[in-house]
Parts: sequence; C-alpha cells; structure tokens
Amino acid sequence: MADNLEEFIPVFTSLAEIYGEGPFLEEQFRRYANLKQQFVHHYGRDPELFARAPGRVNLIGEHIDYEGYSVLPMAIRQDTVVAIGRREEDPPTLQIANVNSSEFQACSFSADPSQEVDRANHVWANYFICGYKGVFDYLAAKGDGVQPVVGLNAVVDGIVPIGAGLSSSAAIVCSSAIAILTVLGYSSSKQDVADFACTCERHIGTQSGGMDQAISVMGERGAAKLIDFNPVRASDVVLPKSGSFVVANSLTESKKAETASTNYNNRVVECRLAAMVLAVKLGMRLEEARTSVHTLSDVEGLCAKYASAHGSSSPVVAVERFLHEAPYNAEEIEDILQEKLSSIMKNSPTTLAVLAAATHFKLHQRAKHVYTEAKRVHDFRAVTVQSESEESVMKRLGELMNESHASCSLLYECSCPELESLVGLCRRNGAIGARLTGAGWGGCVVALVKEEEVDSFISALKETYYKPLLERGKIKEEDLDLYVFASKPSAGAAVLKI
Ligand code: NG1
Repeated sequence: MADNLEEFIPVFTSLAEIYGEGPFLEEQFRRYANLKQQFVHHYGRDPELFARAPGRVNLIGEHIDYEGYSVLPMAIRQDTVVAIGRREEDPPTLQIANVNSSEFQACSFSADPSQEVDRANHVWANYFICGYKGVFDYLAAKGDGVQPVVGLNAVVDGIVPIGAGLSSSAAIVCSSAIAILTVLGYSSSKQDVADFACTCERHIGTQSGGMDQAISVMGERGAAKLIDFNPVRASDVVLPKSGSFVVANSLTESKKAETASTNYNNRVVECRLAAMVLAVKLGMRLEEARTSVHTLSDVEGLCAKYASAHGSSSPVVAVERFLHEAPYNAEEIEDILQEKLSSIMKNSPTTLAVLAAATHFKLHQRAKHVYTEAKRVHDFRAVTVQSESEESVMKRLGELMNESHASCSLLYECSCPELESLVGLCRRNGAIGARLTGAGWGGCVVALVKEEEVDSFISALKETYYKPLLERGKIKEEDLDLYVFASKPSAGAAVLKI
C-alpha cells in the first residue's frame, strides 16, 4: 500500500520511539547527551530540538532513480543527528560544529539563503548549506520565503559511514533541512521534504536522483520501500522473515563530489545522450529530442512501441537495434543531434564539466543497464508478494541481486576491484545473492543471507576480507562491527524534542 502522502515528519519525545528498545538505545542515550553537552559547550545554551535522518542500503535499482525509475531501498539504523537553535546577532550567521571536531572542523557561514555553495573548496558543512538553501527555496516556492532570516547554531553527529554508498550525504542534508524547517516554526509533509531534499544536494554539484533523500525521509521500521518518482511516493515491501541483509564495507572510499565529472555525473550525461539519440532514431523531431528528452524514461514509450512492433515488450530491443556497442565520440552524437553538445547542454555547468572530461560515451551499455535494472526492481517487488515457499522467494531475490551486480559491473562500470572481491567472498561464504549498493566505485556491498547463517557469514567475511587489512594495520579490530553488520529496515527521519 502506498504511504499517506499527507503524513507529516513525526515529532517524538523519546528516543525509544525511533531506536526501539535494547542495547542500541542505551548507546543513543549517551550519544544524544554528548551532543547536547557539545551544543552547550559551543553556544552556551541548550539546543531547541534535534532532527535525525538515516542512511540507507539500496537492495536493488542502482543508477536508475535519476532516470525516473523506481528503486527499492531500506533505511538503516545509522543516522545523522543535528542539534539546533536560533542565535540572535546582526548580521545573522550560521554556526555549524561537529562532535567529531578533529576530523570535521567548525564552520561559519552567512545566513543569506541565496549564497552559493563553494564547490571549489569542498567542506563537510556544505551539506548543511545545501539543506539550508533547499528549505528557503521550498518556502519561497510555497510563498512563505520572505520571513526575516535568522542566525542558527548547530552541532552535527553523523554515524553513517562516509563514502560507503550508504548515503551519509542524504542523512546530513535531510537532518539539516528538517532541523532548519522545524526551528523556523514550520512542519511539513514527508512528501514535501523528500521532494525538495532531492534537489538540495545538487547545490554541491552532483546531479543526484532522489532515492536517498526519499528513503531517509519515508523509511519505516520493518519494511523496505518501493520508491517511485514524479511525484515521490513510497510503498511497503515486506521482506522474507527467514532472510537478512548484511552490509559489508569494501573500505574503498568513493569520493562522489570530487569525482562527479568522470563517474556519477558522467553516467547521468551518458544516459541523457543515449535517450536523445534513441529519440531521434525512433522518429522524434530533432528540436524536440534536444530540448525535451532528459532521461531514458522519457523515451521508454517510443522504445516499447518499437519493441512491440517486433514482437517484444522490452525497450532493450530498441537499444540493441539503434545504439551500437562501440563507444560514441562527441562528433558522432553531434551529427545525429545536428547540434554541438556544448550548445545543447549550455545551461548545465556540471554537464559541461562532464563533456570536457570525457573522450567517449558508452550509450548502448548504459541504456541497457538502466532498462534491465528498472525491470529487475519490479520483478524483485513482485517476488516478495508471491505465495511461494520462502526458500524459493529468497533464491529468486538472490538471483536478481546477482544479475543487478553483473549489470552494474559490466554495463555501467561502477564497480571496482575491492567490490568485486567482496561480492565474490560473499557468494563463496553462502550469500544467496550479493551486489554492490549505492553509487559504487567503492563503498559497500549488500548480501542476502539466511537468518540462521548471519553470524557465521559475518565471521567468515571478517576472516577472509578484513583480517588481511587488520594485519596490515589498515583497520582496527574494535571498528570491525562498523564495517560489516546485518541490517533490518529502520525508522525514517524525525524531529526529537527531548
Ligand atoms: P550514494 O550511494 O549515496 O552515492 C547515489 C545517489 C542516488 C543513486 C545512487 C545510485 C546521491 C545523493 N545519491 O547514491 O540518488 O543515484 O547513487 O543508485 O547522489
């Protein structure tokens, strides 16, 4: 069932409402007490409220959200918490500190919501500014954006592993945005926040889709979510009880913002080029293809029509027919589109940066990945509601995860040697399915494992993947449980008044 679109971001008065009971709750009491203490230390008064937003693990549906296709993630319990309060001063400023002050130094910004994010000097607190700008853009769009700007004090505590494909960036953007909205006196629906948070992170220069922000806001304890876009919607996906998802970090950090032009944004641009070329080949007018086609979902209808005329329903038939496997260079695409790429994309500086960095474009492979992955998401969802035995459901889910990984690795080329090695070890140690999760080029894998085998599976990964790193002094024994852990669907974002 689709979630209630009007549902508001919940406001809780106790930590147990979010973190449940048990040892993890004890840890959270200490964590929030420390955060409050740090806030008092920095600003001499208590925070007015806390807002928290979780990271996520994507079970299937990689690199297709920005193409308009549904994805299937779940929120994890690791989150970012922002303690916030207003500050009186003239002119107003934003003071942003982190509990981990040695790694993340305190930053001060003007409170002007129209300030640009300084992409050339990437600092961690830029993510807070993305949330800040997003809030004001949202309020302005609603006609509420003219209230006097006030200064803010904030302290941030994030425990989502960074650069690991678990969306630490969405956790900080969403928790910041919700903290700012609430302290300014607004309450908003989950859908509104998910919608505007999707665009927030683009201020930092990644042309991101909306999956991470949507699940961070709409996640719920006990259910993974099928997230649809345009407009953002989430519906429950109940996972088999006899299975568990284990997340394992390859410990290769994927620096998404810094590598955007060659990795993440490059793939977004390749997909757009593939979509425009397909549109032209399938008979769309040149002008329309250049101006109105942005994603592969924009041309799926044309591809499907072509496929059905050839006895199939798969848009991949059109890809096979109209996009050659050999990489394209810019001139060839410009010949097809009858215009310079730099002119078609002139309004997008991040796209121009991709064009400047790329020598060729793999249109066939990227489009094939997107269309097949979009189908796998719906197949995955359909399998979870089948009335077959849990064992056969798990087997099919595992197969879909493995197919997704192969497609990410071979067609989308967003894997790396460490992820390949970890996926291989997961499968050899009994995973029913395993795949990279998140943007890739480092970060984590997710493996589907039988519930009763979770402990032995994790021990085997520690022995085979992490022990050599321990021996080389690359990691510490006490951190191992942060790198490999079983995860159940956890609660989404919330405000805490405690
Ligand atoms: P991560 O793993 O957080 O870098 C990124 C995008 C998602 C999605 C995945 C790939 C952002 C904030 N997130 O996730 O929207 O496109 O890659 O499926 O850019």
